[in-house]
Amino acid sequence: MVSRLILVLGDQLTPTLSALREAEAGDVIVMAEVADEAAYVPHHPKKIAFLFAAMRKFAARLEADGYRVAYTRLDDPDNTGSIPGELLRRAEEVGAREVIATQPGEWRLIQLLDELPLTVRQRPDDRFVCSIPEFERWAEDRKTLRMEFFYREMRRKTGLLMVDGEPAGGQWNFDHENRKPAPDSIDHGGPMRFTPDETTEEVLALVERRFGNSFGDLRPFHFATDRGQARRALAHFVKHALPKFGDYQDAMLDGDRFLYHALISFYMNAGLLDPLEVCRAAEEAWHEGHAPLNAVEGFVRQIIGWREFMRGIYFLHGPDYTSRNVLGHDRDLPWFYWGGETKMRCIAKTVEQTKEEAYAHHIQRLMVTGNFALLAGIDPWQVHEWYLAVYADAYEWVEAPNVIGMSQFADGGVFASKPYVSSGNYIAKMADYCGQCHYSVKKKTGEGACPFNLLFWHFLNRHRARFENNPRMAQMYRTWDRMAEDRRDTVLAEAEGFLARMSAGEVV
Ligand code: FAD
Ligand code: DLZ
Ligand code: SF4
Repeated sequence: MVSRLILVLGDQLTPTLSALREAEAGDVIVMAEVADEAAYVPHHPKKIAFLFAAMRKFAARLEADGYRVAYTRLDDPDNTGSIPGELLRRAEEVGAREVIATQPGEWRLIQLLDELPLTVRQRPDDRFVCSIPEFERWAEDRKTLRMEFFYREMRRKTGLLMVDGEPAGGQWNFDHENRKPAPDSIDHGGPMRFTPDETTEEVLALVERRFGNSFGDLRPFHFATDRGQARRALAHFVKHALPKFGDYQDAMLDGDRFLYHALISFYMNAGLLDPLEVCRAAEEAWHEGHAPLNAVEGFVRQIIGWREFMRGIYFLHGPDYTSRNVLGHDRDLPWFYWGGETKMRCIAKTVEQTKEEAYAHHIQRLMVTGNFALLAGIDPWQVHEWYLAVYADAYEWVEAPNVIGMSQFADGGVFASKPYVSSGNYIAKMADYCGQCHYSVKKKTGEGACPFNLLFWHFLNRHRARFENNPRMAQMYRTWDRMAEDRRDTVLAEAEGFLARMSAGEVV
């Protein structure tokens, strides 16, 4: 019998993967650590180590289950350095002509597989609640794509938090009870940490050798690297943090990097946890009276709402989505995103945490680093590459719509009704960074004025033609117009001065 190859990518570590479900006796599972995937953006060393360790452990488990696995390690002398290269090499080795794959989460790889001189069958990735055709049907003929309406469909479809066909508690969304400013301290010990096992230590040594100079600290390393550990991390979150997830979802604390967040996106995105099992665990905590509805609904919405919606948007808009730049932003990403010095404490703390943890929570990504890049007019492609590289949960299907769409408005508002921009006020309200900052968030102009305050008006002014008729932004333009003309001139001149100093490499 002629063998076929079954491809399992680094973010497809799920025993019930569509490609694996088709495996028959004699088929060869191909898994490969390759330079092309590890280096096409300078991934954070923790992200590479997490994936390689999880891949090795997953391959060992497949072998134990009786599969024939051809696993390539990064330092194997015969490693061709790319997924297509490894498939061709293995095809020749075993005399295979056919490859079964689960569709990758990135157009780049989908196209590379399509171009292979082998018969490649790409099966749908059905580890999501909503399939791509289903999302396309939902989006068809809608003038605007709003997550909230999509989310309600997903609630109905899954039955999550539904009682007799109606949303639990009589409302779809409890956000009015959420989003409190930062608490003084956190009443639990933070996320679960795992001591690296032998496989993980071996990978850490490899990653240290090969990627030790990249942005990001490899050690200490405490990610879960298999499904059992990931399930423990989930249980830990449900027990300790979920009850207050809603309340402090948008808060930021100088002294606490994780607050009440779950830290499970890496595990879901790599396939170690299933999104529905995660939501059911949260729902059960509500049934048991352990977590309130506002927390559980908010959490479930992030997963069957935002996560699924973002994937739908990515595949709906095709391979060119990542190069969109409707605002014409072209400034280079400042060096302080890669760890260079900055006097803006909110940015310095978020980047420091990103470097050490390969993690920042949603509001840090959106309202600190994302907001600043948008206000400062940074080239969205560079912003996209940065986010794809530095976060351990970043894969293009989820990262690109969050960055190009939600955060940088570079797609012109495919699903966001207005750009997420704010002055320093928002950060001052939701975080405690400002107290220790070189700048003063209360100062709108002059020496020591918070740069977010200056750039906010600069952004609105330079994009007036596009946004002034947006009803959600009209009030901001009215405020701007009410300012005395000489004050407006001062704000714009100081913002220009700041941008010029930043682009010249001065510490700002
Ligand atoms: P929690 O805050 O505890 O939320 C629970 C889960 O909800 C997450 O694990 C995640 O799976 C899901 N979720 C929440 N918000 C979103 C969202 N906007 N899109 C998709 N899923 C969401 N998430 C990624 O998984 N990968 C990315 O590359 C990524 N890039 C982002 C870039 C920007 C600019 C922004 C604003 C957000 C990005 N997000 C991304 C979404 C979000 O920031 C992360 O999912 C979240 O911070 C992960 O941490 P957590 O598991 O502690 O999440
Ligand atoms: C992110 C990543 C990295 C760093 N390395 C590998 C790898 O060596 N082998 C592999 O199969 N997958 C890797 N990945 C994940 C892929 O980049 C991912 O499958 C695509 O980006 C599609 O989501
Ligand atoms: Fe950030 Fe401005 Fe606050 Fe400083 S004052 S931490 S720059 S928002």
